[in-house]
Amino acid sequence: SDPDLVARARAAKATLGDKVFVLGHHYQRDEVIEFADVTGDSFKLARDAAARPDAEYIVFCGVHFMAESADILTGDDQRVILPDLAAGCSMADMATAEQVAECWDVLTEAGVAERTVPVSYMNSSADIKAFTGKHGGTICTSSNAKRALEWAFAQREPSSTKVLFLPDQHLGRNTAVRDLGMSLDDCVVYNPHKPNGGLTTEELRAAKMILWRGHCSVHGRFSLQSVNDVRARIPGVNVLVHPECKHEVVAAADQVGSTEYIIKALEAAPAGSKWAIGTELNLVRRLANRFAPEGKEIVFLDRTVCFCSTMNRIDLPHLVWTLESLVAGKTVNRIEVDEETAHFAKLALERMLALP
Ligand code: CIZ
Ligand code: SF4
Repeated sequence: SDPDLVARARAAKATLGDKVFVLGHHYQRDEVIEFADVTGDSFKLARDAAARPDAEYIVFCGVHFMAESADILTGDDQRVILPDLAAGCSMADMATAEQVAECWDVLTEAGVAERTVPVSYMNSSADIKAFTGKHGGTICTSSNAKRALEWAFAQREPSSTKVLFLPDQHLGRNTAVRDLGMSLDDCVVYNPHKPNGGLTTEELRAAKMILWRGHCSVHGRFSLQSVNDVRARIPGVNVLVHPECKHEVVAAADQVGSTEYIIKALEAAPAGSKWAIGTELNLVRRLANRFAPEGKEIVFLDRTVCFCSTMNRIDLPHLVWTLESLVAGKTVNRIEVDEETAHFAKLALERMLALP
């Protein structure tokens, strides 16, 4: 990266000192990760920010919903900043507050709402988290989705409880089938673009899992063909994928796990082992470089899949602009969740923190 920008980022960060805390999501570019005080997945980063109440500015190098969660979990006097306001998440955008309210009306009319517990993936807007909190549900991450579903099914009469899973249909389906032993037929998909979600009342009444029709535009692109091709190309390869991948991909993989799980699995892998990883490319490249000296061969599961384009919007020029603005006393790009939304979203996040 541009040496002048690197020097400016260093100087601005040094001037700000402990007043600024820079969080770097695992999917960020190397040039940004270089300036991160901590790295992690969205949940770990929100908790890390909350553990630094002395930091006046939390610069969140990640996407919008992550900065919202950090704002909800940090103190009122801490300012959370997203270096590029256009860094959204296509999955989170697939479930709006209006659509989800309409879905709840459909469930109410079908007579199933009172038996339904919402479980929302961390990758959702603060509005969706607040909806979840208001209706007695919890948030989950890809590390605790199993425990979140088990908790949800224990909240009502066990034989008739349903879960409305938002917004990632793949994580919901994969967790229900792989971890809770449900069948694919226990799951239906609610399509917000169709009347009644495209479902009949009978289908809604029979389903155990009502999956929102959302997906990740990166992880959703890995295919069964990706897995078959890499096995043919690299004999003995271990295929390890994120649970945001499609069910058929997860079913064909050797191991499935969250970002933190993937990192730990590669740390523990023996020298000489070969791995094909199905998650975001910035992270896979960094892990491949990190473990190459230890004799671990790590490749990207499908060479036609690209970076997360919104994650990549945060680059060194945006980080430098952000830090230099703070040095000049200008708080730019602050992400602030309104009080009522934050209250109910926090309720849902706290239920997750209390999961057994
Ligand atoms: O796919 C993502 O964006 C993930 C796994 C985010 C996160 O850190 O929870
Ligand atoms: Fe959203 Fe997928 Fe990008 Fe994560 S990788 S921020 S879920 S689009």
